Amino acid sequence: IFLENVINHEKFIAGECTVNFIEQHPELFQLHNLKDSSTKILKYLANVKINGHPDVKNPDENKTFRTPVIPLIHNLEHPKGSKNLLTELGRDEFLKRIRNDKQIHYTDTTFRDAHQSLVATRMRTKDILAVAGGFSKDNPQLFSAEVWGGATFDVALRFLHECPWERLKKLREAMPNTLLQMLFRGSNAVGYSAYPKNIVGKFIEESWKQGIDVFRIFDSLNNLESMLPAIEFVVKNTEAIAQPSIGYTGDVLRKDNNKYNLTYYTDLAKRLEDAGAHMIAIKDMAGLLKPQAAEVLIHALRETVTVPIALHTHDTAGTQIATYLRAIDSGIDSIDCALASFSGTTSQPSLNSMAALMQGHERENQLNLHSLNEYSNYWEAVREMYYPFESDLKTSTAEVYDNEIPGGQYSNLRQQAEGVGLGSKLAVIKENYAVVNQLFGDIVKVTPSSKVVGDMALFMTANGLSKEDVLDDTKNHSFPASVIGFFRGDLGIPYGGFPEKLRNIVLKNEDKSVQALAQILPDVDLDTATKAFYEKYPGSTFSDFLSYQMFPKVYDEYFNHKKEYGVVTEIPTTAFFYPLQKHTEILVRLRKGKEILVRLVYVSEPDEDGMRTVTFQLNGGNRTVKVKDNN
Ligand code: 3PY
Ligand code: ZN
Repeated sequence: IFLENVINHEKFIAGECTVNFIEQHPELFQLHNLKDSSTKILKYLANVKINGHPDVKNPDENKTFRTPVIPLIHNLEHPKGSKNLLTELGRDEFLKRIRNDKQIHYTDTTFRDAHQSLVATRMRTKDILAVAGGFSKDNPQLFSAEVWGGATFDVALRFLHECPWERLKKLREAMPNTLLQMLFRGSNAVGYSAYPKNIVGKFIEESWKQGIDVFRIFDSLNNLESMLPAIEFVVKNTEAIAQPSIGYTGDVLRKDNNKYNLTYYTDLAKRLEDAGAHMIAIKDMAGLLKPQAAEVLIHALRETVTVPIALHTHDTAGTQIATYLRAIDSGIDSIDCALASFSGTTSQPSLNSMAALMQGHERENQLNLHSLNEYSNYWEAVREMYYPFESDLKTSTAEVYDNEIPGGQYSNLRQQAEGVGLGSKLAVIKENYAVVNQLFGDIVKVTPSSKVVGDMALFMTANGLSKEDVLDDTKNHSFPASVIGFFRGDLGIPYGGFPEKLRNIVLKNEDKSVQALAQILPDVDLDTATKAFYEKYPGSTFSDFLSYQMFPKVYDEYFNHKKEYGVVTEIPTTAFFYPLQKHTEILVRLRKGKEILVRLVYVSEPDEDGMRTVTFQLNGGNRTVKVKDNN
């Protein structure tokens, strides 16, 4: 087994074993073999069969799923794409080309924002990898594919029991010709609060080494200071593209008393360019940018900065294809779209529709519409498997102009509301969301500031509070922890400052001398911290250490889940989320060249200790697993 562990070790396969290889990898002595791995998988399947998947309440037992059809690949090799061009031209020339190109560029968000915004970020690596290579072979015209960051990191570890770094590494291998892009939350990296500066730097360095080419960096309050360390790090220590973004909120054309007017955006853009930004993105996270506003904003930004400008939006109101067209006519360099079956409503506008609409336009960038449609069909069938995570939004809604809820938060808000028993009050929650925004002084709302607003809206709804109740300082409310943290300055100071009356009410008698948390967090002593980490989690890597830094408790659970159930990423999605039906056969790859064919045969009644015996057929032979019935 030891030898088997050596020859199957990823570093050994990659030819990266040094003289100390065995000493450095104590996990080689862990004598779990293929039999152990398959037992763990059976244990996982048996547990889902008996107790259900914890994330899927009351699955529809009669539901059947179509088998997704993987499109035929037409190009045997990867044709030259944006990644090759960046390498060939170097960063400066490449960016000049993007800024001066007549043709419009596209970022495809299917593997990140689209599923984050439609199915609570649950898309699994297995479903992505089934088509990532073919997609990039037959669609090499993209500027980039957004594949990582945002909530995908947390959700992969927490709910999918997957290593996000493995996903990135495999995507890099599958898509060598396309620029891979991630969403990076400034000093919050891929988490929800600030991390020490050296951890942010190490995270960027590792992400770049593992395959990220474009870092879209933002801060939830558009605070430059929180974005600067990340921008600087990308510029100085990597060959990647630093693409900071400006969160768009409200309406830039609103006449009276508009905090977020044109000067606000152009000033920020100029400061970002001065800080070394290679590109600038307008991050319209709620889909509020109307065509008329886009025209004014993009003209002004193109006059203010010389770097390429990307536009990101969500189609919650169903209006954003119109915005894109006006943006293209106003000189935008690149736009974000998602494959049709993962587009629309709270996700990005459809790449397929955009490609069709642009046919014959003077800025057309010829995409392969037929291929895009085939891949969309694949994703349509796959999306069905994620039905428990869909939001209740079936059509577009112009209500978003009132509540300003970011697309990425929409599908989560329903889950969150249901989690606290407020599932039937979603309409009130959405109204309260707008009330909270005004109470907070009209802030930029995107992760994590949007979560604070959401938490407060849930709190008001749960307690039946009005705006007046909140502002009544004779009432002693126990505000949510995130709201108290916000008013303490955990996310930094919002543009225009805090509303002092509410701040005094929330913080009661606390000292209110605000200091942005990110700036006062001391660096982590890496030698000591990694040593302690490797001791606690044998067999882990430096990437795992960074996962742990982001989410210690989630990483701990991920590690223990893996110890108990093995690597679950290769279980087909239907069997991952739903109880296996009797006599249904699934194929699970344990490692390269080793696959098991599993069939559920029989489930016993519980014994006096509540244990059930689940019998499987595995590659033809019978195997049994005992599972506690928790029902
Ligand atoms: C994230 O931070 O995950 C977002 O998608 C913000 O828009
Ligand atoms: Zn988005």
